[in-house]
Amino acid sequence: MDYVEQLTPENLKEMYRLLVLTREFEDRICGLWGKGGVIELPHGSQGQEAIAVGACYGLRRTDQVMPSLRTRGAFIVKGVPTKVQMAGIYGKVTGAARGKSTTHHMADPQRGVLLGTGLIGSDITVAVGAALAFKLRREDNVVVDFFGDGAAQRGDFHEGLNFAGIFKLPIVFVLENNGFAEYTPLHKHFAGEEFACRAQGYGFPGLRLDGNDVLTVYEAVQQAISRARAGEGPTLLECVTYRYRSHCENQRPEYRRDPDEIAFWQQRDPIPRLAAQLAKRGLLDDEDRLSVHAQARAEVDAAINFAEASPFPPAEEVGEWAYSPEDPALVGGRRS
Ligand SMILES: Cc1ncc(C[n+]2csc(CCOP(=O)(O)OP(=O)(O)O)c2C)c(N)n1
Repeated sequence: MDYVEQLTPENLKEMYRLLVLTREFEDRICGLWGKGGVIELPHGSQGQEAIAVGACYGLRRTDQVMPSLRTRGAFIVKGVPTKVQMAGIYGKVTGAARGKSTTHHMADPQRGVLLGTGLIGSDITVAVGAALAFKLRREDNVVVDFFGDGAAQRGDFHEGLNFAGIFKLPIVFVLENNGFAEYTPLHKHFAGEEFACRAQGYGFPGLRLDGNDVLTVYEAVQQAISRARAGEGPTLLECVTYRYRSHCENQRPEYRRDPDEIAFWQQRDPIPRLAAQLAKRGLLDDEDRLSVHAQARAEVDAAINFAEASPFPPAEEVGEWAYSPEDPALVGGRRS
């Protein structure tokens, strides 16, 4: 089935809007970092937005995503309001974690956003557990699990993919191969040609694809989801991309980037690429494009204003919601 063929002009324009909004959001928080207000240390996803947007577009509300550090687009597509995300970034009570955490390690169970662990790679086995729960409950939902090339070098990757393969779990492993694991370029932590072929060792398909083309990502993920919903098990998708910014905003420019390398990737930037595809089909002219960008700026402005105007959580809440209220011994964060 060709899933891209079935997208309507409105769907395609909406994908463009989501890419632009994700980029705008990330650019703004990176720009605000260090100037007071923003307490989340931004780990920018600029350059690799097509992966999260392409993978999450078309997911059901009941499908779950396990975010990576660079899946701002997943929160946006899954419908976590930008003002709630921004409030979390400012540590305000109106954020998803009521000021207890930023958008790193934030969850939104109603929208199917799972809570990661903060330990690179260990989210993979948590996501596999969520897929196992779907299977045990006989629900035809899927889990989309995002992680980087560095995470794929940890033992959790092997344990998670092996388990998911054995039990044919409904999960799509989306590996964001952006060429770096923190400071370490790919060639220094990987002697292989590609990650996708590892899937063969776990008994399911693996595919390496252009992670900067939102429609390529969408097609591959939709195919994998259809396999997963049909009970045929997981797929590993290695999405090749590049991140423009440093690992995170408080780092010195630790790796000297080759200007030719940056120029190479800028020519493949997911946003102008989709704009060109839409323009070719007569779906987006210059005026539309400027209007999408202006709307994204206005939405992020409103989110920043909301976050700045929101209060910090009251001190009395410090022990609340830290433990499961279902455990009577731990209610209110205190052992009785
Ligand atoms: C177990 C563990 N080791 C180290 C870290 C610190 N750390 C945070 S992100 C990161 C790099 C992850 O690289 P990759 O998975 O390729 O994702 P990317 O940052 O490139 O998107 C590291 C080493 C961590 N969070 N957990």
